[in-house]
Amino acid sequence: MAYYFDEPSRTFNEYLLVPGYSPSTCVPAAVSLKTPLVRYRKGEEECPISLNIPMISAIMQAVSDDGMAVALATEGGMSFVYGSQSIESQAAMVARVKDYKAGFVTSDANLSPDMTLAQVVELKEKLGHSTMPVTEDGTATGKLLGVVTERDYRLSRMSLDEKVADFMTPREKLIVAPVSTSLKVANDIIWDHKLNSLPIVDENDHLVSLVFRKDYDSHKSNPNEMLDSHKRYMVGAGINTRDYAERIPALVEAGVDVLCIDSSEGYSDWQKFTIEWVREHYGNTVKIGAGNVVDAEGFRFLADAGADFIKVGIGGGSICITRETKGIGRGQATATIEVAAARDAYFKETGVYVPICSDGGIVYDHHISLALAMGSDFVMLGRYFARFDESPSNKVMVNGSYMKEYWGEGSARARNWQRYDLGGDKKGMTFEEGVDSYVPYAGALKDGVALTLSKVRSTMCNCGALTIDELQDKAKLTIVSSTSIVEGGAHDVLLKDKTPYVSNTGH
Ligand code: RVP
Repeated sequence: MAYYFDEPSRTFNEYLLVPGYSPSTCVPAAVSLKTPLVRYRKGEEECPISLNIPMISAIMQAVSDDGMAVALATEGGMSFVYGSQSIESQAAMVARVKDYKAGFVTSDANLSPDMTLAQVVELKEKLGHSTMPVTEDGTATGKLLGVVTERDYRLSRMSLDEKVADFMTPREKLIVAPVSTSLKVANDIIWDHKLNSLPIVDENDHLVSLVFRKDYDSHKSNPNEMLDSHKRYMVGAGINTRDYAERIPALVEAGVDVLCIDSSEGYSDWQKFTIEWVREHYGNTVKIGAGNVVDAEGFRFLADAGADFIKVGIGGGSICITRETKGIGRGQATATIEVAAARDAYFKETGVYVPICSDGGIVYDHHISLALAMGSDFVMLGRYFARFDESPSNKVMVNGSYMKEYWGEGSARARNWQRYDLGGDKKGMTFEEGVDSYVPYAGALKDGVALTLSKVRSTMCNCGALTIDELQDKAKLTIVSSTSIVEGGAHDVLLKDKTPYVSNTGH
């Protein structure tokens, strides 16, 4: 006979935190958001890898490439570079993160001398960069011919047909530095010559990278950076349960720090086989997360299989239509609560703590606090990160507002690489499980994450918690009625500002 769960399947919106006692020592500046990423014997040893903030970016084409990985690692979180691409290009992305010298930027807005002012303006709108190097062939590694900044053109006075070669600051007027230059020396040159950027060139005068004044500044002020023992940024990568025997060695070779099996449904032999393969070939030196699951049984299965962390959530993603198309899934709050209880029971029984990650359905910033309070050790976010400059997707103007494109891994757009694996032949799987969409553009990741986490810290203090562990211990959660939700917003007043309320998360 079919099994019926007693509790309805609930979402984050159906819960609130009831504040607890806050001692005077409980202030946001004293809160630590450090949280374990992989399994460990809690109480007996240090977790081998901890995140400095409880946020990881989703394994998605529209979210996690090397640019996102660097930006998020700078803030203390981690990206999982999407696996729905060739092994070579995914490994190259991982390698770029590991090779990234903080402060030295590979330019992604490059011009050739025969491009027009119109194209410069278009590129600037699209990527948001105001400094663009000009190279012979228009690539990031071509022979350097000049640089275009906003100071080189005036839209009101110039024709849009004008060629880059005619208004760029030419090579002979540029101050450049050789590849051997350290960040400290590059910064000295920038200050001495009052520059905004410094091109780094090789012995043939080919462009290698750019150093920006602002990057150096920010580098100094990122105490949370996720760095490995060689002071390189840490990065994760998504894998599937089909080509792991080829993909994993390439990712390991590229220097990946953590892997994660990317699947909408993780309670399967395919995931177990994949983890077993990793243990057989790498022992415990390669860390691997698994998922997604939505109940205690699924958690137990993957924990027993040896997963280093377990992701929770089916069908809650903003672009996900799995529940509609397949009728599977569970409310994200209920799933998180049940899996967290299973995680705690597993710890009690075995002494091994397997971190869990609530994945999908985080809409408001306070949903992060709720997910953590419900027992999640960290959260995975797709839509949230897709909105920032650093996501790989296009920034476009829609109805007068800037938007970023955001599409599901199960959408027609992404599914050439078919994430929704059943471990076998894909032929015949023609339905989509995700949509292609726009999300409101939200500027720089650094600013967005800072605002979000300031809210999380503040909420934690309201609950009398200085750590995530303490929050999970002390949190008092209440289910809200639909009428109390109305009470929670502005109500029974006439708003002076008619613009709908827009939170940091774009809602
Ligand atoms: P969200 O943060 O709500 O945008 O959700 C992101 C999550 O949605 C991903 O981490 C993944 O688990 C899930 N996803 C990704 N693609 C799809 C799909 O096409 N259905 N779902």
